[in-house]
Amino acid sequence: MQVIRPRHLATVVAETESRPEMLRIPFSTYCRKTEWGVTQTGIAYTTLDISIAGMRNIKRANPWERTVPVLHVGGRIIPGSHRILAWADAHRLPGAPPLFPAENDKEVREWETWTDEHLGPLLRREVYRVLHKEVRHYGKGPWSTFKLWLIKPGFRIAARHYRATTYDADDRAATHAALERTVGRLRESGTGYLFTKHPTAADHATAAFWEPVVRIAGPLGMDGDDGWGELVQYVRTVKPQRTTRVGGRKARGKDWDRLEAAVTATSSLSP
Ligand SMILES: N[C@@H](CCC(=O)N[C@@H](CS)C(=O)NCC(=O)O)C(=O)O
Repeated sequence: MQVIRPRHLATVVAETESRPEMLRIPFSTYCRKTEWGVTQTGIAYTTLDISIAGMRNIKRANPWERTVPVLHVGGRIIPGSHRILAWADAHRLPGAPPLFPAENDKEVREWETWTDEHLGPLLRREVYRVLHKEVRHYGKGPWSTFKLWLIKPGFRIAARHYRATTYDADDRAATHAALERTVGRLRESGTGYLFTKHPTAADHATAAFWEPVVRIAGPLGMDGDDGWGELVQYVRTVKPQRTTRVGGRKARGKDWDRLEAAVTATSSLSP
């Protein structure tokens, strides 16, 4: 069997029934988790991008959870990062390492649930809290300082929306504990990944949620913590060099009508 390493998957792209379209906020950590996971499966996708200001429309494409990511494929809607990864795993390219390997299925799912419910919201609050005060920490990579400065009011809105301005003290302790838990699991596994010899859905979630925190380790006082260096290295290893995204643009009025029609055509949600 041909073994395809995750880092090279972007060059080998599977054809699916119709090209999946992902509704996303490009810098949303849940969307990045999903894109990294879909990339591992080799499935090519396009994106419809929305800004923080466009968030009010999300309910038209995802009335169930009112969040992104949302996948539009085969005329129906798959809402939520976990469901999208489960769908992608079921359609993965032959040879692509599974996101939910049969032998670790239970552990991977439990860990992913912990990240989706606890780690993601926690770290998002930490990031928005720093970001709405000090944009300069993010002046690297996909977000230029100037662009960030322009959308700074959006970060204030997001910080309030996610209650990032209130739970400071509790969050700090929880973030240190989450680092301990993540690094503890990595040490126990000893493979460089959480559960097996390749990244799973648990790794994509964990690494994508930690990624923006790497930039603010200083202000959070985490860079001296035991295991911090290991975590930074882990995030670098899991993050794909490029994704299987083959196109994308901003979402327009007609897109929302299309997505709404697909919602109506979606009879049931996968578990
Ligand atoms: N359980 C959802 C959570 C996704 C989520 O929280 N997405 C955020 C962006 S990072 C969102 O859409 N927020 C819109 C809102 O809260 O109004 C998943 O796993 O996809």
